[in-house]
Amino acid sequence: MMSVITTQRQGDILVITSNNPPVNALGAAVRQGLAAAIEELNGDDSLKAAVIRCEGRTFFAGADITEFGKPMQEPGLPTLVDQIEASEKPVVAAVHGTALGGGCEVALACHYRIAVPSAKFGLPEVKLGILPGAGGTQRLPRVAGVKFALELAAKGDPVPAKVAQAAGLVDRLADEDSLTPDAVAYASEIAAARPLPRASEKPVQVEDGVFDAFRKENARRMRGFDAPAEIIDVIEQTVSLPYAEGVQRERAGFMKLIMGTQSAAMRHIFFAERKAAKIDDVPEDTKLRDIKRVGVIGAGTMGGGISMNFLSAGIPVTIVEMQQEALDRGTGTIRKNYEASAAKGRLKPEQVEGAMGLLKPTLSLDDLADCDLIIEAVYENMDVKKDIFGKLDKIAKQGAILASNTSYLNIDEIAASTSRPQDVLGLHFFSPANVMKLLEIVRGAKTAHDVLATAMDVAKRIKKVAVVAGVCHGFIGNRMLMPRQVEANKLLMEGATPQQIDKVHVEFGMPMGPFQMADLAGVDIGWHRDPTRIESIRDALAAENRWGQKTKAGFYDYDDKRTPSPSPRVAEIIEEFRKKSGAQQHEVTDQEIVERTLYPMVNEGALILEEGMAQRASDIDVVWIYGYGWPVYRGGPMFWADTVGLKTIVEGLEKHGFTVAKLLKDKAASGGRFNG
Ligand code: TC6
Repeated sequence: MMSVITTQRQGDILVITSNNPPVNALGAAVRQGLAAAIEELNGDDSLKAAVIRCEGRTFFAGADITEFGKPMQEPGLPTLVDQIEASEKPVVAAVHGTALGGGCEVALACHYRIAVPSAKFGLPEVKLGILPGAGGTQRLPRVAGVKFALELAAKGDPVPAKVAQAAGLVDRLADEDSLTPDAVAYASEIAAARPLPRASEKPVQVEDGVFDAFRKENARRMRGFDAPAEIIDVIEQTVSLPYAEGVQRERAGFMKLIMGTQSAAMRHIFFAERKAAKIDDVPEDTKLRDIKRVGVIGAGTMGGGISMNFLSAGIPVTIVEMQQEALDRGTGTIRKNYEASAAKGRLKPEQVEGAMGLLKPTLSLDDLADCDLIIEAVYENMDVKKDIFGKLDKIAKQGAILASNTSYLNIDEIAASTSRPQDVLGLHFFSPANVMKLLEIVRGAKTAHDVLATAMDVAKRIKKVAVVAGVCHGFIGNRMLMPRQVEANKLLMEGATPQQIDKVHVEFGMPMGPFQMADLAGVDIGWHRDPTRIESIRDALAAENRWGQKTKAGFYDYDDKRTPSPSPRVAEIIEEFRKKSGAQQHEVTDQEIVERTLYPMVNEGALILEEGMAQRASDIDVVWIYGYGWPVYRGGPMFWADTVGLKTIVEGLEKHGFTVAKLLKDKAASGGRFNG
């Protein structure tokens, strides 16, 4: 077998090459090979310096995450990076692709760093719930300053080589296609330089108040997460310490985090997201259909948002509406959204025009004849959808994929209104569709394999995280939302307030609770619009024009800045309904809210699995993380249930009178888990 690390001499320079596809993760064999190569460099008088480079698409993308939780094989990454830095002869890191996590730490341990302009540097460990545990929290502040180190390590977003160069993390930029020769030339140039610049020996410059300012600035995005707080603490507590003491503090923090539930949850989601892209019975080499132009029916909020995904990815879109006014409004909103992004500096003006130039607005369905994928995004009415699909059947070219963006309706019934059900599927986007990462791909009974595989590929092209769901009411996400809403309403009747229920969800880590969500989405959504028919609290609110944030009143009252406050009027309405319902009043505890709103979601998830409506428990977790803002540090509802203990979940459900799904009961009884 070929070694993952090879060495080759170019004159008196040793070129050390890693070839460990797909991302050159720093697994045991790579670490052992690198350690041996550094020994070779120092043991051979004819060698003057070395270059560390990688084959394939990227420089080391980090430690091998699959090794976490297993006994560590020597040398560990911290030992290896110290060995590289301690080399008596200079070592140059030659970086392309992404130098992430341990990969960035290897680069930091090298004495010099050269990179191509397209390379990126980052410490994304925080996104896995851990901290840079191979000297990253110690070397980066010394090389690039405390502020830059905090940005990279506590937020986890990579930066381009030019930004890294400005901060001092990159010494020199290479030509895009001559990295290795440029790196070898650089190594020759600095071969005799002494003393060697060792990051661990540099002093750290600390500006006054930098830590508190950083904590304050980022308090919101870091709420609930253990790792960012620990990373800031580690850097703050060690900036004035010698390197050797600093790494000890770093190690303690790393060990604490890696043993914790948050890190396990976040690593679970890293792999769950990638697993979700695999469709069990569809071979990976399935030939894809060519998607060059997309049609979108409906230029409302959903249709417009869906179109933006394709336009942003450079895929032309034909958008259809029935009335000119609605079409103009829809295209106007798309333009406004792009211009808002440009105003924030996220897009260049020419990118706005580029995207808009790909949009073809029309009033005629016939103009969809040249589209390879057509997505219907009109309102939720089966007859309307069937009518549209019947027409599409006559208009669309052979082999075109016909998709519905329905959130609840039966895809098989929609498909049956065409003569080509094999080409039909659901593509359920989440609102705002240009922002939310999740895409549920709803697989009909007759959907062809290549249609599914193509949909998965399209999802990747438009940067969505896709999950396959079966045909059932609400698919995966909305189906699990329903029992939560039913119980939240019952709890109101029994004595809880909207504020208390929402608070429990927000403290759990959700962006908002069920009533805040209703106010945001619109209390009037799905309302029968008959003000005399008051059958639920929602009817009562809607009849009083309490439609949520948009009318500044819903379950809460809102001021001009949309700040919510409890509503005395809503309290009165709830009280009236309580009396009518005859529900027994009692003091509702926060724990009861968890047991009655979150445990039933797990139960519904188990039913979804039992019925084969999701391929795997981890797919359900992905849906909730990317579609509904379930806190990633809790790993999604099914992973969370594992951490609570399935026996506890079952007992809780039974205590409150729920019928427990067989799968959940069986797993609890056998001590099993949903994940792993
Ligand atoms: C760390 O370094 C800690 C150090 C301290 C130690 C003391 N390990 O994402 P893709 C797999 S923590 C193992 O689809 P892309 C991935 O599962 C680490 N496997 O590709 C997938 O496998 P599959 C810090 C990994 O081109 C395949 O590679 N580093 C790892 O869209 C392709 O991945 C990170 O957090 C890994 N580290 O994106 C970086 N990385 O084909 C994590 C990937 O069997 N990685 N795989 O499904 C990434 O962000 C991205 O993979 C990428 C490439 C940007 C490198």
